[in-house]
Amino acid sequence: MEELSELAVTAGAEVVGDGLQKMAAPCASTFIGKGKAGEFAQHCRSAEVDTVIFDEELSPAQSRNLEKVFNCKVLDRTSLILDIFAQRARTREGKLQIELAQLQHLLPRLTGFWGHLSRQKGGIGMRGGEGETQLETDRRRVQDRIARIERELEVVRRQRSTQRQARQRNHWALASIVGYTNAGKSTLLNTLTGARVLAEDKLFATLDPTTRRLRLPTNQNVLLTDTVGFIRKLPHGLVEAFKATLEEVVQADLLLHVVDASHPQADEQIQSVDTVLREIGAEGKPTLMVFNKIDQLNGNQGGLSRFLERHPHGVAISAVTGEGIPALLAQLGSQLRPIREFVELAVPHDQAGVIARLHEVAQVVERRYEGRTARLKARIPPHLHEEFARFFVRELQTA
Ligand SMILES: Nc1nc2c(ncn2[C@@H]2O[C@H](COP(=O)(O)OP(=O)(O)OP(=O)(O)O)[C@@H](O)[C@H]2O)c(=O)[nH]1
Ligand SMILES: [Mg+2]
Repeated sequence: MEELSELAVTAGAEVVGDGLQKMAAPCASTFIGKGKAGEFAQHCRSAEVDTVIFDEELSPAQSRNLEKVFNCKVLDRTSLILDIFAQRARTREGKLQIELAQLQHLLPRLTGFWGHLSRQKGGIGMRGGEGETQLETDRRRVQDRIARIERELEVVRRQRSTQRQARQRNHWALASIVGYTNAGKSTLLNTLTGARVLAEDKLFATLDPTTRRLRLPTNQNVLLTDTVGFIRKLPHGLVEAFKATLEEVVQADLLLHVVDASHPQADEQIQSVDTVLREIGAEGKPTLMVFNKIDQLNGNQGGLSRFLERHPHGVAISAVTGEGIPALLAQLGSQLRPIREFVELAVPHDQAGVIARLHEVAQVVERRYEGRTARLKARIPPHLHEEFARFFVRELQTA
């Protein structure tokens, strides 16, 4: 409930109260029981409430019936999250994705809405007929718009995939920062790379992915992407709409799963993130668990040790104070290393282009000159083996 009110505040609402009802199964017509609904309706009247938000997804009929009982607007969790996303989308792709998810959420509700209107008009044949026609026009309009958005998205996505291919030509390792919303993902990207992504104490501060290059102390280059945060019960349509954005996550060599270790529900948040990762087809990826915000544990170290016991390769950090960042970098270096071949090369001095390219795409750990030849020890991505093979002197043991 606390999270739901944070979401409501993020969307611009002022929360005046909340309530709970325990039931074996939701009521088909009003979701909560009739008696409870009446009780809430009274609260709504006395506090002049204009919107009631449910933490679950409501059927079109349930929202409609509840609007009549409460005599105000009724939203469910899905519509609330969609509304926040709509307010926060900045890029063309982001906006299109949200509109698509919203229209798809609206389409079945459109039917209900008009059905309800024609019933209200007492089943007068003519009017009902008008309602039907209006309904069909509206549905067709929404469907046309959906088709147009899908075509436009296709174009935007092709451009993005071209960009990704260009980056992959460099064969730098790709790492994606994932995690529950507000865990500190953007703050971590900023701390590590000096990026200036907006980080704030709000849910879903980030919607669009940002990628920056990170040079590890070992001289390896990593492309680090920060992207949209996850939340429990993330609407499925939204996950679908965001699949293209989340492609970065699916393509990554390594995931950095950032957890707000100071949050009382950190365990559940980890599970929700894993659920969404499964849904987008990114389960089982090499993952580095990053337990963040250790500066605000306030003596509650027990939870943290439990996390670290369960994830022996995990690291504890504060993205704000920088504590633990060196350990994180070291862990990144060692987790990304196995994908590279460690070799010694001899490159003639006049092949400056080759040497420059090596520095760009490989991790050069040593360089010295012997006469007119540069001797280099470097870790090279397997795909680039061919390109440099003629300069190989010998293979080295990977430390
Ligand atoms: N005390 C403390 N606060 C932190 C730390 N890391 C992030 N924060 C704060 O947590 C809030 C959320 O940080 P963000 O980096 O925006 O979180 P995010 O995971 O990118 O969130 P979304 O983009 O909304 O999903 C901000 O107010 C940060 O200042 C940390 O290590 N310690
Ligand atoms: Mg963010």
